[in-house]
Amino acid sequence: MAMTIAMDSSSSSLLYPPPPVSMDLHIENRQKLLNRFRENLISSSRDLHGFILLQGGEEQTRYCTDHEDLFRQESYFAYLFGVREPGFYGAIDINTGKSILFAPRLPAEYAVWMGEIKSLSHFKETYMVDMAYYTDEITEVLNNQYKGSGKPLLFLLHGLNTDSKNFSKPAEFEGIEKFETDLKTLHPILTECRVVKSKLELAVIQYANDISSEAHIEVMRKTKPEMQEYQLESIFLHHTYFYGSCRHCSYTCICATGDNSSVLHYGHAAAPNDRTLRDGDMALLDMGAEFHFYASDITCSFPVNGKFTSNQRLIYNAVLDAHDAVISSMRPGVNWVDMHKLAEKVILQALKKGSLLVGDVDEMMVERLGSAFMPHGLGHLMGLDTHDPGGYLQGFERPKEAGLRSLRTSRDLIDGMVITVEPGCYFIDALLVPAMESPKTSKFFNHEEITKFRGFGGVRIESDLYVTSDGCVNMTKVPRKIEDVEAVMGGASWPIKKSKRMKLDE
Ligand SMILES: [Mn+2]
Repeated sequence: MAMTIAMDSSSSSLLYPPPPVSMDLHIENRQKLLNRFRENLISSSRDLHGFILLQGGEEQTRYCTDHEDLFRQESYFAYLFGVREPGFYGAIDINTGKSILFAPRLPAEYAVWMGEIKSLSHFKETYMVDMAYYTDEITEVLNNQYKGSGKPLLFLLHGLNTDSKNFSKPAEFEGIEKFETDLKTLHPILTECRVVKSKLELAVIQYANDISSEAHIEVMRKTKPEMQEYQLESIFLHHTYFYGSCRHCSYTCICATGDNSSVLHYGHAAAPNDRTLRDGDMALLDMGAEFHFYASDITCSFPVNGKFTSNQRLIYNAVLDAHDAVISSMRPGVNWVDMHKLAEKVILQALKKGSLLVGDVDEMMVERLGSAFMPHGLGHLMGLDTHDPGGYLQGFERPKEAGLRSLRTSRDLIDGMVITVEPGCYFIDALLVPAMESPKTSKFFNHEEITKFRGFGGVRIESDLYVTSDGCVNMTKVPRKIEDVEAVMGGASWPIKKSKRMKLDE
C-alpha cells in the first residue's frame, strides 16, 4: 500500500487524478508518537497506561448563516489520523498501541441532504485504525479499554503555537469529568514528531511542490502587462486544482506587482490582488497549493513584461545569491539564525556593489541594516501547516534584534526537517526613511541611488528545502536564473531541454 506519487519529468503536466495517499503515512505518524510517548513516560517513571486523545476540527458556518465554509481538518488531528471529515475524535491506547476513531452519529436527514451515512466499518477500513465507535460512546469505550488502576488518564493536546500565539484546544466531551487529564505531556512530544518528516510525508510535500511549481511556470508564461493581479492568482488556482486536485491552498495567494511587491502580506481582503500590471513592473507571486493536508510555499519574482531591467537584475540577483548561498550552506547542525545573517550579508554586499550602499558590510551587520531591506525571517518550518509548529523549543527565547526577532525558528537544522528559504529585498518607505535618517545608519546609504528605487517594490525568492544527512534538497522546481526566467517567459519549455539536436529530414 506504499504510496507512489511521482512526477514524469518528461511531460509538461502531472498525471491526474493523482494516486490516493496511503494511510500508512498516518499509521507511521501514530507509531512514531507512541514510541516517543512511551519513552517519555518510562524516563519519568510513569505508568504506561492511559490514552492520547485528540478532538478533530468542527464545521464552521459563516456568521449567523447556514453557509458552511469548506472544512479543512485540524493539523495535529490530520497528522495522526488523516481524517478529512469534521466532528471526529481519535485516541491511541498507550498500553496496547491500538488506535480508535470516534465518528459523529449523523441524523437520518443527513442522507437526504448530504449523501450516504457511512458505517463505522467504513471509517475503520478507510483510515486503517484498530477500532471505530461513535463520539457519544467515548466515555464507555475508553473506560472499558482501560487496564490501569483508578480513573483512566487522558493525555490531551494543549500548547502554544509560537507563530500565531494561539493555543491548541484540548478535547472536550460529555463525561470527561470521569477521567484524569494531563495537559502538559502531549503537545511538546507531538510537535517534535511533526518537525522531522518521514519518507511518505516528503512524497506528499514533493507532490504539492511539483504541482505548484508547474502552476507558477504556467503563470509566468501567461503574464503580460495590462492584466490584473487576480488573473495571475486565478491561473495558479486553476492549474493546481484542475491538474493536481488541490482543493485548498496552503495560504492566501500573494500576487503583488509594482510597489505592492513590498507589502509582505499583500493579497488579503483589504488589498485583494486587484491592481493592473504595468509594463516595467516586477511581480512577486507567493502561492502554494496544499495536497492531502500538506503544504507547499513558493515565491517567484519576475518582470511582468518578461525582460529584466538593470535595476531589476541588481535586486533580483542579490536575492538569488542569498537564496543559493544559504542552500549551499544548509546541513544538520547549522543554526538558522546564522543562515539568516548569511542571507542579509549577501544582500548587503550586492547593494554595496550596486552603489546603493557605501561603507563596511560588517559594520552594517552590527547595526542590523539588513532588516531595513529584509524585515521578515529567512524561512520557516513547513509541513501540514505553512508555518509548521516546533520553531521554538519550550523555554527557548526569540532573538530580540531587528530582523532576527521575526524569525519563526532559531533552531539548528536536523536531518528530515522541511524548511523554506525565502530571502527578500524590499524598498519599504516605513523602514527605509527612518534608517536613512538615523545617525547610526544614515552614512551607509547612497541617498541619490536609493531614491531611484523608491516605488520599486521588492523581490522575494522562496523554495522549500528538506535537510538531508549531508546537505539539503530543493523540492521546488521553477526557473531561478535570470536567463532561465526570461527564456520560460518567452515560451521555452521547462526544464529547458538540453538534448542533442535531432537529425531531421534535410
Ligand atoms: Mn513562506
